[in-house]
Amino acid sequence: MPLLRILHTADVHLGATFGFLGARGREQREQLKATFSRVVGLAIDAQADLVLIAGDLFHTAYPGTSLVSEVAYQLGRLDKEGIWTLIAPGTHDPWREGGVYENPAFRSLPHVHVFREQDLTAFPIPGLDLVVYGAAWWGERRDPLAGFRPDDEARFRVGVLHASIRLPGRVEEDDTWVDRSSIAASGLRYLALGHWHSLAEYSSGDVVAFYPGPPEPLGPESGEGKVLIVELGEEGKVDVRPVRVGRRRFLRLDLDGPDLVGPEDLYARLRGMADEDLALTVRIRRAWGESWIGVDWEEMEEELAPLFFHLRLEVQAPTTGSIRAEDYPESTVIGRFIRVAEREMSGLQGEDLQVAQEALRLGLFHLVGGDD
Ligand SMILES: [Mn+2]
Repeated sequence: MPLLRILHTADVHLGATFGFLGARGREQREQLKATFSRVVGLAIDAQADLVLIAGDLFHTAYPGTSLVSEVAYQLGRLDKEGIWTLIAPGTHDPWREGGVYENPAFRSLPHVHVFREQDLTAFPIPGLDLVVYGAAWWGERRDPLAGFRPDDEARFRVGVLHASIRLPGRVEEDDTWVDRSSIAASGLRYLALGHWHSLAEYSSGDVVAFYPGPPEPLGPESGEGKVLIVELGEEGKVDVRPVRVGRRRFLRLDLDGPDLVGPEDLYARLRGMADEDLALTVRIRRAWGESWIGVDWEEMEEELAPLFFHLRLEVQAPTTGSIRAEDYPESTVIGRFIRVAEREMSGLQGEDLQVAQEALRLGLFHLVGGDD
C-alpha cells in the first residue's frame, strides 16, 4: 500500500494548432482535450492524492474562454473528489497579469494551486503530511533549485518545475534549466519535471526525477502519450509507473528506393501499416530507376491516406549529386547513361564541364521522371 499517490503530467499544450496535419489538425486539437479528460479520469480511478502539472498545460498564456471553462470543469472533477492539482506554469503558459491562471474559474477551486513565484515556494497540503515545492517560469535564465534546502517538518517533499536539465556538452543554455547536482542536493523525494517532450528519467542522488512527455502526442518525437503514476512508500521508496493515455501516434519512416522492389512493394508495405490513429510521414530516398518510372506519388498518397489519421509521402527529387552509378547496373538505361556521361565529362573543365553537368542533370531528370 503506497502512502501517497501522485499523477504527474506536463506539456499538454491545450489549444495547440496542428497546421502540419491539414484538415485533420482540428481533430487533434480536440483530441488534446479528450485525452486531458482521460487523464483526470485516471487520477480519479487510481485514487490519486494529487495531480502535478509541470508546465505548458495550455499552449498559450491567453487561451480562449471555452477552453478555459472546459479545463476548469475538468479540474473541478478532481476538486470534487478532494484530489489536489498543483500547477507550475511553463514557457507556453507563463504566469501573466490577466493571463489564464488569474481566471476566476481556477481561483474558485479550493484544491487547485498555481505557483506564481519564480523562486521555489512551499505549498503544504493539509492532511497528507506533504509539502509541494514549485515555481513558475518567468524567463530568467537561472536554476530555481540552486541552493534550495527544504525548510519543513513534513514526511513527504516533492517538487514541480518546468525546466531543462543542464547536460554538459549537450544542453548548456536554455530559457530555464536545473543542474543534476541541485536535484541531488534538493532533499526532495520526487521531482516532477516538464518542458522536454518525451518520457525520460533524470534521477540524481536519492531524488527521483522524471519528465512524462505530453499525454497526447503533439507530433513526431513527442513521446508515446503517457502520464506517470508515482507512488511514495515507506523508507524513501518511490515507484514510478508510466500509463498510456494518448490516442494518436506520430511516426516518421525513412525508406530507400534500392531496398524496395518497386512501387507495388512500397504500396503493400504502407497498406500493412494502416491505422486510423497513426500520423505517418514517409520519406522516400532514391526511388528512381526503371521500376519507378511513371509513379504518380500524389495518387498513391491519396489512395492510402484514408487508411491513416494522416499520411504524407515526401519523395526526394533526384539530383546529379544524389544519383550514383553503382546503384544502377550497366544493363539499365540509366546505368548506361550515367557511365557514358561520366566518361565524356572526365576530360572536361571550366565552362565545358558545367555544360556537360547540366546535360547530365537534365538527362537524368527525364529518365527518372522528377518533378518540374
Ligand atoms: Mn512544452
